[in-house]
Amino acid sequence: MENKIVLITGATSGIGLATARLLGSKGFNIIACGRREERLEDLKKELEKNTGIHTLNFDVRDKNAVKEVINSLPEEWKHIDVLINNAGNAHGLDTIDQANLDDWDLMIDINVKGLLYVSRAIIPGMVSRKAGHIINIGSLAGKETYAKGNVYCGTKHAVDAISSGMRKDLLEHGIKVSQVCPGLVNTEFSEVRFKGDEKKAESVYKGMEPLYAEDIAEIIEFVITRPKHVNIADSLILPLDQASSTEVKRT
Ligand code: NDP
Ligand code: 8X3
Repeated sequence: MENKIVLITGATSGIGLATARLLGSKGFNIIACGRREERLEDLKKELEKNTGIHTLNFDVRDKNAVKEVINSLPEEWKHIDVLINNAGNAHGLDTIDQANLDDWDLMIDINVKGLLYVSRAIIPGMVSRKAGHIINIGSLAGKETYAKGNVYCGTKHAVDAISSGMRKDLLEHGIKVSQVCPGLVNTEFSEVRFKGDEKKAESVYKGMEPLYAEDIAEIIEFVITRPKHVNIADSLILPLDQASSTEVKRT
């Protein structure tokens, strides 16, 4: 895998961070993206001992910034082989009549429009090289819905549809599009959803064993290391203790 370049959005925490670490340890060159610059710098220091790492500090909601940072990549980092569209979060857990409009904007702008902006900036290079692999991080919430999950579930259903549409558009160019859909993973996800309320965040995983970010990183590594003719188009990964969004076995 030496010399392959993987760009990961949301590499400052959770699934993105675990994936950067795992792929870095396997010899992939990593472009790590996120808004928290200090974390990007720490990751750079950690990974540069063993692999190539370049960091990009931008907000996926800012379409001009996205275009600018991707277009300004140094020559040796321009040929992105694998794009992992991972940046995203839930904001709030409220019924449709009471939810905060700013939360809706955040989820739609980050999870859907941000994914599209980054993809649109990177895919033309893949098309011109007739090679590339895009991994979109969807969710169990993109396969079903749960009460109060309205717009978050909507954004992940959008990722599901966009992934399938991308695959059709990119078929003729030899570019793989895969979706990885986790169930409950213990990351900063719930802290963000509940705006720093640790008690509420912890209660999501109470009495059950969730997935860990490293579990999903391993799946992503598997997806991107299949032979050239094999594309794992979609995958749903659940903890043993979860059967659906609403059926979770707790002690
Ligand atoms: P984390 O909160 O731990 O990580 C989210 C990452 O997204 C951070 O690195 C954050 O970086 C980045 N991010 C958020 N907003 C922006 C933004 N506006 N611009 C750029 N980067 C941004 O959560 P997870 O690791 O759990 O989430 C990763 C993905 O996995 C998301 O798409 C989520 O929907 C999905 N997922 C998570 C599940 C879970 O249970 N945890 C289950 C199923 C799917 P920074 O703040 O530095 O910008
Ligand atoms: C994250 C999983 O069930 O909290 O996508 O929505 S869930």
